[in-house]
Amino acid sequence: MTKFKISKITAREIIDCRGWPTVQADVWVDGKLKGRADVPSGRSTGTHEAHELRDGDQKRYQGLGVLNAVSNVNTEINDVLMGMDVADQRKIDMTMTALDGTPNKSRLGANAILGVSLAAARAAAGICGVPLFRYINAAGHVTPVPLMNCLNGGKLTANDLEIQEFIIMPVGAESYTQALEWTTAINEVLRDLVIEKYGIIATNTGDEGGFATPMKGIWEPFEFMSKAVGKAGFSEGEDIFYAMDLAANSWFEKEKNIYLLDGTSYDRDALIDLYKQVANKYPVASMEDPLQEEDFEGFAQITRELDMQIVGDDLFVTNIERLRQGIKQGAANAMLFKVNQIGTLSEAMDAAEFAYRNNYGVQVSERSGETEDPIISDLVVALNSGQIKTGMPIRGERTSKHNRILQIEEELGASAVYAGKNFRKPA
Ligand code: 2PG
Ligand code: MG
Repeated sequence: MTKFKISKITAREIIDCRGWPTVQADVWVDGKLKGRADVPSGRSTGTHEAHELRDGDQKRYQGLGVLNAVSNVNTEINDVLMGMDVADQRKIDMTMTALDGTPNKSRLGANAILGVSLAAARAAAGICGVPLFRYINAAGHVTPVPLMNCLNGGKLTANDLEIQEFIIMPVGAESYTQALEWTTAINEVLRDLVIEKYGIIATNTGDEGGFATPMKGIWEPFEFMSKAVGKAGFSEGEDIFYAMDLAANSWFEKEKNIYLLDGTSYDRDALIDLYKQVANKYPVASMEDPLQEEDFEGFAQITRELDMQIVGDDLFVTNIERLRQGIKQGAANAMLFKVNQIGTLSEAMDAAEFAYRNNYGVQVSERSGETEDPIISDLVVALNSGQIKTGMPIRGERTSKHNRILQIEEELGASAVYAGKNFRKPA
């Protein structure tokens, strides 16, 4: 017997932190609005991500409007899901996927489908009277290490730094609350150091809240981070680990098969060698997309040769089939988890589950285009993943995620376990 019947599904066009349109979906149950969710959007996207449906009508938002996706929710998706049990997440997700009928959700739009998928989960949790993380997993209790993206480059900023994200990880903190306090303290010192060398204009930030400075290459950002950590009174390798999202795709020259970094060309081996040198000097615990998105073999090599977490983002795109290929070859040892890369909550959870079963870690991630919706904070605790990448807490669409984890940590009370140094395999 259907208990909580979906009575209506609607959507609207809202804007994200870049001022670009995105989908917000509402799920109504028995005539009442019960769940709402916003869809995030990437800028440095992987080729194999599910399809984000944009209107292409240049008269509105330079073609980025999502009115067609909104209309697909209001018509076809509403019609097919009406009367279904809102708690039957998998059936909801699979029904939408089948209705779409394409391999990458290009007909209805992954943005249309994901909005409804997430809103349905929220609605069901609300009806059950539990927070979303508990609804998804009653055993969710690990608060993650935040990967704090403090120096930005690549496609997320208007500077010349090729590498997209330089990150500090407060692994030595005792709680998420303390982790936030530490990173904010370090970021303040970093800010002063940036001003000292490059002037105040260099403290403008990129899409994810990291400073968008004129720094170059790979070494200089590390020098700055290391100095900031020390000056703020923390010890690297103990309190703080480092990480990077290289987003190597965006500085890979396909025709020549080389990586162009700060004026120097690197082939794969030379680049891996450079990473080794950096890892020998600094406690780097995690590297995301160190090579271009089709190089499974190279990812396998780097995973063998470097003793750290290697995360596949553009490589795996939260897609179980690409993950399967990676696992077969030993490419990377962790998967970045971005719900909109695949387009439904169920499929994203399946990919995470598959990663865990194969001894791969899972890092939950923001997109560079976010709204205030903090849903990934509930997901990271539900997954007990131990790690979240969600930007510096100095922009509203990032603070919402941090603040939600603070609420969850408080709600969990004594049962909360901060992942800390066990972020790859939290207890
Ligand atoms: C990434 C992300 C998020 P985008 O590459 O990991 O940090 O950027 O959302 O633009 O893909
Ligand atoms: Mg990435």
